[in-house]
Amino acid sequence: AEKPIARALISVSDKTGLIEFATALARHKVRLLSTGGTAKALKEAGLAVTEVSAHTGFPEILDGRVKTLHPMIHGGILANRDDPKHRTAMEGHSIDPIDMVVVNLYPFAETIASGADYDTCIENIDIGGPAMIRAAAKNHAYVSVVTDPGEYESVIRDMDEQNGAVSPELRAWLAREAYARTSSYDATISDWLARQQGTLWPKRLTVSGRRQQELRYGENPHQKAAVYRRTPHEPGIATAKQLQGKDLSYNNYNDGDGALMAAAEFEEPVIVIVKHANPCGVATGDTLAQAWDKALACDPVSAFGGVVAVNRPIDADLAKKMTELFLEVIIAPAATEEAMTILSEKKNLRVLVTGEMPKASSKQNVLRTISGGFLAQTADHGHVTREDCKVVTKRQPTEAEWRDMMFAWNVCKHVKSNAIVYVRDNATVGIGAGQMSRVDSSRIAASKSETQQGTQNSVVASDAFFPFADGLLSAIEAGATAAIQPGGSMRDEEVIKAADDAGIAMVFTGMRHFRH
Ligand code: 93A
Repeated sequence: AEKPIARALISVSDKTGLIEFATALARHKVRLLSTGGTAKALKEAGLAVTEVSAHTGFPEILDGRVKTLHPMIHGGILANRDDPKHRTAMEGHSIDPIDMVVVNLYPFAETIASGADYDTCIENIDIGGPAMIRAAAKNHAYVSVVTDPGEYESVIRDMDEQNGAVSPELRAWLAREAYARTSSYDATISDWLARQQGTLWPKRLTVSGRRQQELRYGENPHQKAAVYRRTPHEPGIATAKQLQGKDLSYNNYNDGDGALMAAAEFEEPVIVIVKHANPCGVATGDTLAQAWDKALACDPVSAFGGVVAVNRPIDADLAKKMTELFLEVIIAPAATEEAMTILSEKKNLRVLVTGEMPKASSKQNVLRTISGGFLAQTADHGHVTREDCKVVTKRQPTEAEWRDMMFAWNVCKHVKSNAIVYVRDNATVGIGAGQMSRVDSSRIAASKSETQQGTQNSVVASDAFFPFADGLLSAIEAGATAAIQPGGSMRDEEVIKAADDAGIAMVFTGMRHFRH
């Protein structure tokens, strides 16, 4: 049988569940060793504990920077209990074995998130903790390493079942979690230092996150998937709270992110309906309920089974309207109680609240795996104002055209290339996405609309320049009276002439919004 745990070293910053756990260890006759703050908490709870400094005969020095970095501690953790040479060394130096290490680290991520100054952040880099965690994990043949209060329960259950011992399987599992923990801890520090130094692309990039959930499957049922969050503090789809509905799928998360980040682009109350990662209806209004009708009218066929994001708390008026359509997911910063009562009629409908809207400008670097590596780029934070745009036609845009062009441009950024977006009265009336040719996107956007309310007297946005006049001509044919596009084609003159001949207004943004 496995040997029962005789001595545990507990040194934790997060003292959640500490007393219950230590009490259970004491019940199993485990002797407790602890650092200053942890020992104090244990003593206050009436538990018998030896201070690490008493155990080593060496005080905590340098404001606690050196507390557990001592051969009495690391020898006790690292010794191979079955190696006679190790045993002799242990006896010769009076080193007692330590069978369990319970450590969680100085809260570095929380400290940087709190906006603390540089020196405070540096002081919150834990050295002794990771050293013990890594030592214990290496020696998991003999030692259990517990790095998260979430693990306390299963460790105690295991000890209860095995007369105070921890099973080899659990020890191996704990070791794996431990190395993931220290590596992600260091990744956070290196990432922070790189940011402090204005380094965008350090030589080594480590992505770290915490699993939120395993998903039923990936994009397709034969793929496996999970969702991770970077930190609990970052508002977004990965950290959103689910108030009701079925479990979220991989596609729900992906579409939900597209919808949420598009909604984050707008100041006014906005509705964004997304299908297959592309918006199929976007509208602003004085209220969300008012915006809903306009957003839905753009493409009600595609909106069926869609994912919706809004940038204001869901109220009862909007909730009523949304229950009239089959939707997969709704994402909002919050929802009123009344709205939730209405939405609860739709049992499967997932409702997610993010607390606050993520800032469009706060989106983190974009990573994408490619064969043999990955690509990294800064997120598309590009934003143009009216003042940045250059009118290139004889005709100036009207006030209404300006407003709708800026709206269309904001939507365009969130549509897969080649993106063509028609807008009228602060609402999309036709969206063409993901085509290999811009003319096709132009035609598809207009044709989708034909059966609905038409693209007559709309404005059109194109995510990249029209390489030839044909794309613009097809938009003019569809009824666009003004166009917004980056400009910069070799044939700009030909395109401008086509606009002038048709009497439409056109502006160049000087910025492109490819999205692939
Ligand atoms: O400053 S340290 O890097 N030096 C150490 O030797 C050391 N040993 C444990 N930090 C160290 N710790 C950390 O102290 C643990 O990882 C834990 O987070 C914290 C617990 O301190 P206290 O028991 O005094 O609250």
